[in-house]
Amino acid sequence: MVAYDNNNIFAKILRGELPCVKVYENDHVLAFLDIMPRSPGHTLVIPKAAARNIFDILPEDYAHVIRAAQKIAIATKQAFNADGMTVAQYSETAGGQVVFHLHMHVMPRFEGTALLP
Ligand code: DGP
Repeated sequence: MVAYDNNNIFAKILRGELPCVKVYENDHVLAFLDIMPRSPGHTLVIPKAAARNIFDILPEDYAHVIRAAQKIAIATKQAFNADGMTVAQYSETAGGQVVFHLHMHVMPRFEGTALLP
């Protein structure tokens, strides 16, 4: 397993060293808008616990992320009048992960519209 790197961008956001547009926060997770949105309202949910991806996150921490992702999906669908939602989480470079602090993408979807690349 690859070690968690405390200097990743999302760890800096959690420590308040970098800004974000906050969508939701509780004791366990932070959610904020993606800086390169693939759809309007594209939000990222991250655990406050240090975890690189699905291979090292504790199940209880992952559960907090999933619970928050569902809340955000429901609220975002209404706020953006979306027709659907894509929820995704990438692990390791081969899995499409670029930032190595676990994050769940919550992406509102609209009939006839593809995700931006
Ligand atoms: P992934 O491929 O799953 O690791 O996606 C990383 C996402 O993080 C990508 O959609 C862009 C987003 N992102 C990268 N840097 C920043 C940042 O500094 N702030 C915010 N809000 N999002 C970022």
